[in-house]
Amino acid sequence: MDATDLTSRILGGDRRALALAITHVENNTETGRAVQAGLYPRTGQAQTIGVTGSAGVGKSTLASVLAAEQRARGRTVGIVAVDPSSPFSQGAILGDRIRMQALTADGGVFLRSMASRGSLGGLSETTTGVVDLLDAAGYDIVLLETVGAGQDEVEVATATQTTVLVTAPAAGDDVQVMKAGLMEIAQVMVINKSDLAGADTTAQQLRALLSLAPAGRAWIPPIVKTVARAGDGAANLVDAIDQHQQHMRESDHAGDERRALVRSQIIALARASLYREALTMAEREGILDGLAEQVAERRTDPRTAADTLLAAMRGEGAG
Ligand SMILES: Nc1nc2c(ncn2[C@@H]2O[C@H](COP(=O)(O)OP(=O)(O)OP(=O)(O)O)[C@@H](O)[C@H]2O)c(=O)[nH]1
Ligand SMILES: [Mg+2]
Repeated sequence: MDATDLTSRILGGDRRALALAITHVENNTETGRAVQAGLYPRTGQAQTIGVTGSAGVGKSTLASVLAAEQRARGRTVGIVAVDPSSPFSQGAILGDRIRMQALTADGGVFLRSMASRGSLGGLSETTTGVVDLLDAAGYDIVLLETVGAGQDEVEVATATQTTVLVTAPAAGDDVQVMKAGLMEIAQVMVINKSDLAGADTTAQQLRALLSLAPAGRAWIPPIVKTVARAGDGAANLVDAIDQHQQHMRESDHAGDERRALVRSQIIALARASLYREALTMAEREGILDGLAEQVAERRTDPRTAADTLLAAMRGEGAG
């Protein structure tokens, strides 16, 4: 199937074509790029929601509960789950599958798992593309589950409009770790596993952190307590997300915010392409090995070696 075929089939609701196109986007093929470009004008209808947080806080359980609540409200849901790369999480992945099976039996849910490893140049490149495909395919809600991991996470957050940051009680140092990027990426805070001791302490810590936000911020992230395993709090969470979406639509700065978001997307995509080009070239020509050797022997310094690599890339671009 070529790009034109795929594009029209996706718009016609063909799930197999959608799955195929996602694989193209994952593999960064020409066809994938053409489908993305062709479908982009059709995006912008979905509510796009990121669910992120440390390993094991209950993101997948929460995502399925969230999806079920959205279905109960008559909305169709596309879910992208980025498998954690940690080998300790195999059990959780299996658990995800079982939980998700019930949901996907319903034609109003499309589920896709993606590997986070081996995406040369950055996860955000792929996730942004896949979120856009699901949006264009007509899903009312697009849910993206990713494990929080520093810079990558900040970039992945630009793939969706509303980022839900999930934490759990007794993950006290978690709250500290989140501090840095917290304000920028999260629009809704969730304390999952609120059935466990310490949920109130975690809520206090989060509230204290949020109060550090600059005065006059238009949107203060609400804190929602959930017990995903029991389905508790799902309605409150969907309400909070809907409120954020409404805020974005009605904000005086809606246009500015949208431009800021796509600006971050463009930079993330350019960075990923540049990274891939540099690596591909460096490895093909054996340049990287040569430079590494020189730096290891202290015949040159890393900064100069990086400049040499970039100069070689530019030479290739020009020639
Ligand atoms: N006590 C309690 N346990 C929960 C709750 N929600 C999820 N869990 C459990 O927490 C564990 C991890 O849940 P997952 O949904 O797989 O967590 P995750 O964040 O997706 O994990 P990774 O994808 O591996 O990062 C499972 O054993 C769940 O049953 C909750 O509300 N309360
Ligand atoms: Mg998970």
